[in-house]
Amino acid sequence: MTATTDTYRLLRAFAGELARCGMRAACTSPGSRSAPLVLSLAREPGLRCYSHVDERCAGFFALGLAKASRMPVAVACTSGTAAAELLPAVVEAREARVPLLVLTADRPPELRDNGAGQAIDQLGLYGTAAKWFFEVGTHDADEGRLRWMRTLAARAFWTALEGRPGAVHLNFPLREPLVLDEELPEDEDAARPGGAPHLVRRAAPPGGPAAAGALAATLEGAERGVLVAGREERSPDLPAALAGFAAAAGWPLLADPLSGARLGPAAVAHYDALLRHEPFAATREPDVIVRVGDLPVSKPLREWLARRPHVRQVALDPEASWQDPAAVVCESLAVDPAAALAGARPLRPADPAWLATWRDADARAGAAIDGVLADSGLSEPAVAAELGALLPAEATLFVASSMPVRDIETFWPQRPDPPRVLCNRGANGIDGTVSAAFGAAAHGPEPVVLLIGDVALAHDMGGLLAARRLGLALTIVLLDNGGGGIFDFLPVADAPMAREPATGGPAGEDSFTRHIATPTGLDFAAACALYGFEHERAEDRDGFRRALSRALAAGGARMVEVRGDRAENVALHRRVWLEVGRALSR
Ligand SMILES: Cc1ncc(C[n+]2csc(CCOP(=O)(O)OP(=O)(O)O)c2C)c(N)n1
Ligand SMILES: [Mg+2]
Repeated sequence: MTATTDTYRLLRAFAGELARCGMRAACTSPGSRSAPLVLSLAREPGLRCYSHVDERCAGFFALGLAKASRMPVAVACTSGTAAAELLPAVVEAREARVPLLVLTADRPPELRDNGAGQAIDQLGLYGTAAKWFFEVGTHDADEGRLRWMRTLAARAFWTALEGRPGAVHLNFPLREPLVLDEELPEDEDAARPGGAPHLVRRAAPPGGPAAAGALAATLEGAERGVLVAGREERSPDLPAALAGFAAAAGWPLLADPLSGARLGPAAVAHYDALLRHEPFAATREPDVIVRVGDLPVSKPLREWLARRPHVRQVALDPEASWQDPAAVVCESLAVDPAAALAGARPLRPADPAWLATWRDADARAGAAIDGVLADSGLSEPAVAAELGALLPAEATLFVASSMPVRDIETFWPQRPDPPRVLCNRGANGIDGTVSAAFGAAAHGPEPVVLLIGDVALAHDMGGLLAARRLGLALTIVLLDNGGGGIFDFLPVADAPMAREPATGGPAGEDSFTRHIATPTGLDFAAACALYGFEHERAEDRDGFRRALSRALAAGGARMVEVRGDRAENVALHRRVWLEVGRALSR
């Protein structure tokens, strides 16, 4: 048997073991050095393999699929800059705690650092962004080594998934010849009988009565609590547990839609606008705050929490995410939040007036917001509100960073059956968003809608290729406001030096527009034609509703484009905040 046969036997064992562990999907990208790796994944019947031209897209696609499925996804690539293209997804996986398995093909040691082609230093390439790095080496496929390969696959799978999930990087040196002339022998490859995994890993569950007991102990004596819930993608039972706890305790539930928990009678949907109103923020004084998931995106809520170091703030943090930049948390419980909240209640429910003041303010804010939006036609906030009302419960909304994720938080209603909302919020990048949304769409038959700005779409335009090459359905709602509208909210928009004339662009353009807002000038309808998307423009709210329901009914790859203006968008948001303040002062 040749060394290449041994390589393929080892890789067959590796891919097979990933499937036995429970992995269902892998992403590939083209190359020669990676052929043994990619073909071994492709031949494994337990894995569905998604092919991508661009490794950066592959990485984000795998990330989106891992988020949607809550399972590790493998992504394999060839050597050189191909491997470097996976860094952004690895960084996001670290920050957002998403399980990924990165499998890079490499030159063998004798072809490294000596002028051999397409060879870079791939050892520890992702630095501290990878949870574990391992150089696999080259081996004979004897029985012991086949067994070791299966254990390695299981270890990589479980390391990515357990504790604080993240990306594991395995580097595979591969020698020529890279393909076999003959069929692989159907030999013993040390697999356990009956499709059983070679190794089963079990951890003590962080839930159960102990979790509830730990929370109950911290709640003793609490009278006016607040429950704050941010992005949490891995616990399907959590939204109901949060809503149930808040309703029973009489605590307001401030839930970012990324938590899935903006539901139930205690949910306060408009906390972002409410807490911008200083008299409101200053006069709601809880004696305990329980925090679950990431910190919500809302800056007013983050500041409200930060200004309360004197209040007992308790984090339920089973993945050790340490979400506390203001250093105000006094207790961090490594317990499963769903189990803890389902089993614990404060000794006495809060005085009903406590929740009632929040609910009353929320209702007034909601009416004020509706009033402003009704008068302002189709706007970015109106799109967020419409999506909140129109998307069916089984849909998934993938939101891009920048204003989309903020508008969803501000304008998304409370509803009993909120659709799932996903976002690359670990590192807040605008990169890879189209690919990640396609990855989420690969998980299941339910519709996925991507809400994205023009710059983020231009950044991952190549991700649109998944519509044709993978035949996946996705509805993209594009908010084209002529650049990064978020920057118009920031001091840089008015800074004199940013308003100086810029070089390198059209005459008269200032530095803010050229270098910070970066309007693309693209005709996105033409991009749709190129990548095989149906394109439609919505001009008003009714038109948007119709376009969205057409897109959801038709399936396939579709884009609904909404044009806007950055300055008008800022003015509209300010009008909303003003009117909410007025409604609260009445
Ligand atoms: C990879 C990456 N590069 C740059 C940024 C900085 N950034 C944040 S928001 C933004 C503009 C996004 O514009 P768009 O997608 O049109 O959304 P809008 O601000 O208009 O809502 C940029 C460049 C980032 N977050 N990630
Ligand atoms: Mg924009």
